[in-house]
Amino acid sequence: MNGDLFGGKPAPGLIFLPGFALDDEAVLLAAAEAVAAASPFRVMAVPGGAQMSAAITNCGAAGWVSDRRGYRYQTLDPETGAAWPEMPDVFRDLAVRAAAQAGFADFTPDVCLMNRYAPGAKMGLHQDRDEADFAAPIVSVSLGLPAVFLWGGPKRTGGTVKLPLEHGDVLVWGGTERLYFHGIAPVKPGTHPILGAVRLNLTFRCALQAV
Ligand code: MD3
Ligand code: FE
Repeated sequence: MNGDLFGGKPAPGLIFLPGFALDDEAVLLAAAEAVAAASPFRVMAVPGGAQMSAAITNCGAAGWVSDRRGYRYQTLDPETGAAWPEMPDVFRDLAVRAAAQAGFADFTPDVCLMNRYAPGAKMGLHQDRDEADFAAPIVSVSLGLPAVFLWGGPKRTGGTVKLPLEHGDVLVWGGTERLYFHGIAPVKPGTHPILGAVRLNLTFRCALQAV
């Protein structure tokens, strides 16, 4: 299965769990709404001064933030001045089960970064390297509108392979692929039966503690 995803290109550090989150969609979406009620989605600036196109929020012991000074994890939400909402149990349980299924038995995420895409929103090619512990995997849960994941390599150049992601799909990234470039193509217009014109992505990280 994993070998087929990328036309036979081996990706040993990537495990695709299609539909893994479907059984929990209702509780996941209710929990996401509760998080966003406490720490609302907001569009952040990036160091060049431009705005990200996805809106983000976080839950857990810290949150990923971006501003003109750079990217970092911080324990307080800069918008509310308060701690980020606690990570809902249904979030953590799902991430831990997905990681275990992918062979990471002791994954204990301390942060969930939530990305909200409207049609047209995208995420340019980047690496995730603000976390303390690159040995831990990242678990990603896709909900709502479908999107095309762009999978690069260890360098920014060299092209990308496209992977369609649908509501309920879960991906676990570990090993060498953990630091590969990746992004999201502009989300196509559409309406999801539950979420409407929204794609929601949850990414679970070990951001603070080195395991
Ligand atoms: C591959 N989010 O938040 S999730 C991000 O769908 C991010 O919103 C995208 O990239 C989204 O940083 C993609 C899949 C993902 C997340 C982290 C990764 C893929 C990854 C880290 C390393 C390699
Ligand atoms: Fe990323």
